[in-house]
Amino acid sequence: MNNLSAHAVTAYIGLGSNLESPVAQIKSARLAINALDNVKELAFSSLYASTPMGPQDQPDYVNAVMAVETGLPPLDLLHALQAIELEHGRVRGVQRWGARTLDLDLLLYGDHQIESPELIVPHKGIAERAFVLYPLSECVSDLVVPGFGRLSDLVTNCPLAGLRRLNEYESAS
Ligand code: ROI
Repeated sequence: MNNLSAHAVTAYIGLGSNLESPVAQIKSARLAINALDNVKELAFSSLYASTPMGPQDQPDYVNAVMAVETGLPPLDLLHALQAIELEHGRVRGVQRWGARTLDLDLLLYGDHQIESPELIVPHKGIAERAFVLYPLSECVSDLVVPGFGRLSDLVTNCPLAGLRRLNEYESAS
């Protein structure tokens, strides 16, 4: 939507789902994020299938990354993303790292480094997560991840391990 404030920053959001039509969940989340006030989509990656990180007795995930321009402060953006997760049937705290209908992670917020009880940015696991790094690198060509270094180096050092880009038929839902 419009109404971006003068202090707009670029933020990156990781999207993941492995329950109840994951491709549809991701697409619906994209629409919901675009409908937020003060948030405008800049880029959206391909959809990827990825084997689960964490407990293996759950379905494969569909993952993607979205770049947005936003005038929302980081916690406001986080809360808006959490509200969208709830609208998509997300149930928190069932099992750590268990299956979920929708996971929206605030990966990066400009070049900010944030460590608050509610929010850690950049996301702590970013360097080990192929399902974040590869789609992220589709959204931005030249990025330094604060505290981690150049995205291109992170990608080079992160094995693809279980990550596969969905083809156009798989990406349609
Ligand atoms: N594993 C994959 N492949 N993709 C995810 O989005 C994902 N999200 C999670 C955990 C449970 C850590 N595993 C994941 O939160």
